Amino acid sequence: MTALARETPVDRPKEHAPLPGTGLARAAVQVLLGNWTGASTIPSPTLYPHQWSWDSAFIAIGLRHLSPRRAQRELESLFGAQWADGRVPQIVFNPRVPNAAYFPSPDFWRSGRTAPAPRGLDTSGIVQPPVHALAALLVHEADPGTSRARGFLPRLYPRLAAWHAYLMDRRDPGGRGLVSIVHPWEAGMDNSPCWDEPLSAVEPVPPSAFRRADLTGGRASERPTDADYGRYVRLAGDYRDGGYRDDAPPAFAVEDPGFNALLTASEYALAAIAAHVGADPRPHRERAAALSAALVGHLWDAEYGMFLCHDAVAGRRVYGRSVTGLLPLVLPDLPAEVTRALLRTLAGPHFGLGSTTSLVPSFDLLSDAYDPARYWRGPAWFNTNWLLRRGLATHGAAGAARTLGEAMLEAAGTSSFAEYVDPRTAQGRGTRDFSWTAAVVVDLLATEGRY
Ligand code: 2M8
Repeated sequence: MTALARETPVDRPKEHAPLPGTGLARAAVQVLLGNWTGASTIPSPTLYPHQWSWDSAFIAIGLRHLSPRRAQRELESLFGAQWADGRVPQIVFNPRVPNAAYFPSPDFWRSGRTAPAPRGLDTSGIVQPPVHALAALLVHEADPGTSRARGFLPRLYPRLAAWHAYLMDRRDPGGRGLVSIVHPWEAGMDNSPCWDEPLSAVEPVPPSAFRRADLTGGRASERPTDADYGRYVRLAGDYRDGGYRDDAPPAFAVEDPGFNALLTASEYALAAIAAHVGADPRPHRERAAALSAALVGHLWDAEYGMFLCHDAVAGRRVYGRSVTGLLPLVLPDLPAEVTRALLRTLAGPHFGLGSTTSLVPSFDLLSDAYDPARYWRGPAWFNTNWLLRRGLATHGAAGAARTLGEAMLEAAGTSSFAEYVDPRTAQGRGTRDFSWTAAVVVDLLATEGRY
């Protein structure tokens, strides 16, 4: 643990002694403290006032350096909302927040009327990328003593296993050994140009039929268009009306390389967790290796030098260069030529890392669809850059990993922990005091012993 972790009583209310460390670390910690609700951390008070699934995983990765106990609680509160079928919902709603603060609100999702949803809690019915087992392992490793004393891993292990089983059993309609997302929100990269084609057949709900809360806290030029929102609402409403069952053919189903890579990385982490709790790690390792092979077998495109999405409804490849197609770099077991090609693509003209950009953009710099300001259509995000930095370090590109880490710290600090930034200028976009941006800063500083 860092000095900060020992000296900062983050499990107590906010009035604490001045925090030690650099100004950036202090400011990042203040963001995380300010966004803590008592059981979990909201991504942003202005735009996202509830608990989000993959946000909580990245937040826990930062919190583990401040308070391993709080980091454990972050994940435990999320898994407290797990459905009986194993799914971990994208949003767990805070009952103290009025419905008007976020759309779609609990009265849209109506999880309480759905059999496998937990009683007494409101959640959405879709999911987000499964980065949780990786986060749980990192949280455990930050303080194994506290983790063991609280029975953290033994309590979480069956829940994580059920979560992965839901995805592999219920979300692989084509039987290709890869999970499909059934809504753009499930990718976490909601407005990616990769969804434009698969979404084009979805009839948007007219804007007059719902009220977007995101335009109160965010700028229209940095958010999805009304037509895209109308399609999101149509898909979510239809899924809800079908009882959130996964047996009917969905109107939108995409095999997303980033989602599947994070599941693979998490399945490897689950093997390590299984070993810690005295369970058999081998089935997890085997599943992880099978997922990894399916990713390479079905989604690798040698000509593009990266992984591409697959539209499972139309049965065809989506030819768009999204950062999601680089995320498999986090995996340790890719064929050497795939790793080499990914590293080349990262530094090449479409992502420009180290030449035209200092942070990896969310979408192809050279595409007509590229927009440096609009939500997942170009800006750089701190969670994806954290994953890619980890991938660079895993594959021996230590110098590039260090440079990327420095650029992230700089961009987070100068943008007041922006939700996303322009990848060329690092100008802040979206909301500020964004939790995973702050969490990533804490993690980068702490792992380098720079408090
Ligand atoms: C964004 O997505 C939400 C819906 O989930 C939204 O736009 O309202 C995405 O950036 C997503 O990845 C993120 O988890 C969420 C909360 O930060 O915001």
